[in-house]
Amino acid sequence: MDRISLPIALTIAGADTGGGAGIQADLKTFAALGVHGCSVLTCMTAQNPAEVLAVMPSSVDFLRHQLQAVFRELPPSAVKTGMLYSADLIHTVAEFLKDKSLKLVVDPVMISTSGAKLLQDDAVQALCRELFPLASLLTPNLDEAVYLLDHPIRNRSELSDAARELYQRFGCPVLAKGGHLRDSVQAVDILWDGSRESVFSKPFINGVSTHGTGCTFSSAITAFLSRGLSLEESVGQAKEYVNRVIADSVRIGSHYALNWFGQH
Ligand code: PXL
Repeated sequence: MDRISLPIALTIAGADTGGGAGIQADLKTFAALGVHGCSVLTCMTAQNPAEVLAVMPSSVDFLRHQLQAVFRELPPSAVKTGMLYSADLIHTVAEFLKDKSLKLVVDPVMISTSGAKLLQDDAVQALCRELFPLASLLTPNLDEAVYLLDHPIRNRSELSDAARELYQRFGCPVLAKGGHLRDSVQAVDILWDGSRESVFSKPFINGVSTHGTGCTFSSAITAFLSRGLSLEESVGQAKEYVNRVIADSVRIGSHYALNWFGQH
């Protein structure tokens, strides 16, 4: 029987009990954008939109088994990494992915929107040295870019410089996300691919929760890459998608959630 064939995308990230960020946001994004989502869990987190109560990392051995399970039968055309938590887990992921032919989006997740630490201090070096060089795209938000470069980024022109600097330092294309810049009513993101700058801009949406926005953006880029779009097209389409899911966000109890499927 003839069946349509879906691209396969993989997220390697942490789980969020509240369903707003992490693996849960990634899988909903993959489903909404028409790709089959596989998931490899680096950590379980006990959290809600307001706080992270506890983090329980996967063992290195179990992480490797999860990766093997996916790649043996369901080789993905694009992969994203989110919360990786420790140097050991990063090392395992980098070793596993280094000889694979696929698109890799690295979201250098460090701190949750609610302020909890999602990456241990001594893991930053492993992330920079082992994983960034494998990336087809690095997607730091403002705080992450400032931390990685160790200098302030105050406006759009400095954001553009930051994307180039990160490219030079780590050798991978960079999408520097300026959503938290104070000098603009637009949410501006700047892509530097080593030879060309592309600017993506959308009006900033006030007054709704942004928990899970970063996860959703990087998984949307991954979904479009797995569907065969170019890097620039993937970022452009993902930006449109993220803007829409924030604009259409819904109430859940006393919180908000992104509206991944555009319902209601
Ligand atoms: O948005 C970063 C992020 C990534 N992964 C997990 C998270 C969060 C933010 O809360 O919980 C599991």
